[in-house]
Amino acid sequence: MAKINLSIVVLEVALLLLAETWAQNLRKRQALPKPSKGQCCDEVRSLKVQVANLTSLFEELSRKQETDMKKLVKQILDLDQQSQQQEARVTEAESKYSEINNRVEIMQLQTAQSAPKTSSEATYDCASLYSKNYKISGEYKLPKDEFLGTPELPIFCDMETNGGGWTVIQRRSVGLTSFNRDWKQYKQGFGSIRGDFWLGNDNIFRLTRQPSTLRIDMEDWEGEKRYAEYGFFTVSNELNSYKLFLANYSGNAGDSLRYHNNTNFSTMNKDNDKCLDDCAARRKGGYWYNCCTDSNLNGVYYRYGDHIKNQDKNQDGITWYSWHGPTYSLKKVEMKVRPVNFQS
Ligand SMILES: *[C@@H]1O[C@H](CO)[C@@H](O)[C@H](O)[C@H]1NC(C)=O
Ligand SMILES: *[C@@H]1O[C@H](CO)[C@@H](O)[C@H](O)[C@H]1NC(C)=O
Ligand SMILES: *[C@@H]1O[C@H](CO)[C@@H](O)[C@H](O)[C@H]1NC(C)=O
Ligand SMILES: *[C@@H]1O[C@H](CO)[C@@H](O)[C@H](O)[C@H]1NC(C)=O
Ligand SMILES: [Ca+2]
Repeated sequence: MAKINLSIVVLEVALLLLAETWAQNLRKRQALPKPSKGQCCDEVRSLKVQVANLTSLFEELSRKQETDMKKLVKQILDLDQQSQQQEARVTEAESKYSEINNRVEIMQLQTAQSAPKTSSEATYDCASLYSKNYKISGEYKLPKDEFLGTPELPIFCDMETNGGGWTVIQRRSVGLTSFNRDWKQYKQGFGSIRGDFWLGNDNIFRLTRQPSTLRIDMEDWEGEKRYAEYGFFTVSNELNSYKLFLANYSGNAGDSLRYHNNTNFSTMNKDNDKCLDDCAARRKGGYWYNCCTDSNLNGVYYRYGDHIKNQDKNQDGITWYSWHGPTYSLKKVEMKVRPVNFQS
């Protein structure tokens, strides 16, 4: 490219010089008393040829430059297309995987719903489903309960981890669903039950009215898995800002929710934290912020490569400080609850 540019400059200079010579010749000729007709026109003709030759050379060069440019653009486009194709392949694999999952899960749903139910054995959570012998992990649907005033609710049951019976209340694993949502959305819940979701603060409040255990399963980008369990976990109702209460930590990820104990829930449009800062806005998610975090399971989902890049920025990833510190964003997180007295 540089070479071509240089040639063009040289060419332009040559053209300028030529034009100058031509102009000088013309001036000289005007100064002359009476130029012969033949001499004048021969000169002009030869100059014309030279200009024409240079012009054609110039055109050829710009054609070549254009071709080079086109080649380069094409290469960039090809690269872009390759990465798009790769992304498309990942998406396709993901959707195929969830399709297979769906088929299994829809069957489970149907079984659960066709099972006879009386009000005395109403299904309230995954633990009660488990005790009714539904022992496959997947999506189930809790029927609406007019007595409790609860609507029909799709839930995801983890029937395997540490004895099963877990109702999943949060998941981060795909990364396409934003968790930077307002109070109302956190109240009602959002996302897709087989992908990333928040079950909803009202639902979490209802589920944890019975003494409950919280378990948090985490996975990092190196494939290592750790967990944190709280033998006691409950959140208050909306009037009390879904205040968090937990006790009796066990696990191997470290106790990074303790700092959030006894704090109210905050979202982008409701700053209930214990800080001058607006933690929910800074950390880009709804959570029980103190000032601000020792963990942030509803933070921004960063993909591999970006998961440690946010170091100098807001530390707004999906973090669990006592395992990976404030700047490492985890690959996968699941929060789940079950009654304290659950027995598998
Ligand atoms: C112009 O090009 C013609 C044919 O390509 C060549 O014969 C001629 O010498 C060139 N003239 C100049 C002034 O470059
Ligand atoms: C924590 O565990 C201890 C020992 O098992 C138990 O006595 C206590 O009640 C638990 N605390 C809560 C809040 O459940
Ligand atoms: C939490 O919210 C309640 C009301 O919802 C309020 O009375 C209390 O002061 C709040 N606590 C903090 C630490 O902000
Ligand atoms: C949370 O605070 C309560 C007091 O309100 C305390 O009893 C409990 O042990 C605390 N939990 C943790 C994990 O420190
Ligand atoms: Ca604040």
